[in-house]
Amino acid sequence: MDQPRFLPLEFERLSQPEMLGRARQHLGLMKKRRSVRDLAPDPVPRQLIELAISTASSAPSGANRQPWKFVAISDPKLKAEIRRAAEKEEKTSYQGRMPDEWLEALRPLGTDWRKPFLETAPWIVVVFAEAHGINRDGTRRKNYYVAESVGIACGLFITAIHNMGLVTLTHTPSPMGFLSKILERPPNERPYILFPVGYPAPEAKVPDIAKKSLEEVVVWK
Ligand code: IYR
Repeated sequence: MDQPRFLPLEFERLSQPEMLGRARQHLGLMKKRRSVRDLAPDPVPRQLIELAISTASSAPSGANRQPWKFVAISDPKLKAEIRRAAEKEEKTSYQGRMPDEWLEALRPLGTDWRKPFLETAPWIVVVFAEAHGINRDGTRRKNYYVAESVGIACGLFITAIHNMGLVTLTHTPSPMGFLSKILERPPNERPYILFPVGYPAPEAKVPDIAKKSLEEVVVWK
C-alpha cells in the first residue's frame, strides 16, 4: 500500500476588514442570482462553459472520486431532441403524474410542461452522477456520497455561471432517463440535473418569491 503524500497548504490569512468586505461583496453578488427560464439565443463562447465546468469540478467529493460528468451541448439538433423528449415527460407529469399538492407548491413559480429554453439557450449542460466507477479490468469501483458530491459541484457551477454574468436554471425534467439515451451515456452514469445556460432574454421575468431570513435558517448554540 502506498503511503499518503502531503503538500504544504497554500493559504494567506486576510485582515478582518478585508474578510468582512469580501464576505459582504460575495453575498451581495449571490443575492442577485435568480433561476431564469426566459433565455436569449445570443451565443456564449465555449471557453466560459469550460471555466464553469472546471470550477464545478474543483468541488470536494467523497474519497475524492469526483463522481461527475458534464455533457455540454450546443448542437441545435440535439437541443431540439432534448426539448421534445423533456416536454413529452413534463406534459405527462403536469397532466396527471404530479399530485395536486406538488402542482400547488409549484404555482408561485408559474411553470408548466413547456420548456422552450431547452432550444433557446446557447448551451445545455447536463450533469451525470457516476453511481460507480469502472476499473481497468471492468469490475466496479465504489463511489462514496455520490449525490452529495455532485450536488456540491452543481452549486459551484451555478455560482461560477452567475459570477461570469450569465444565467442558468436548475432543471430536472422528470423522469430524466431519456437524457442517458439521447446523450449516449453508459449505465453507470445517472442523469442528475440539467442546466440551460445563456444570457437572459431582454424581457425576462422571474417569479416574485423570497428567500428565508437568516433567523429562519440558523440555530446558534
Ligand atoms: N420538473 C418540472 C416540475 C418542477 C418541479 C420542481 I420541485 C420545481 O422546483 C420546478 C419545476 C419542471 O421543470 O417544470
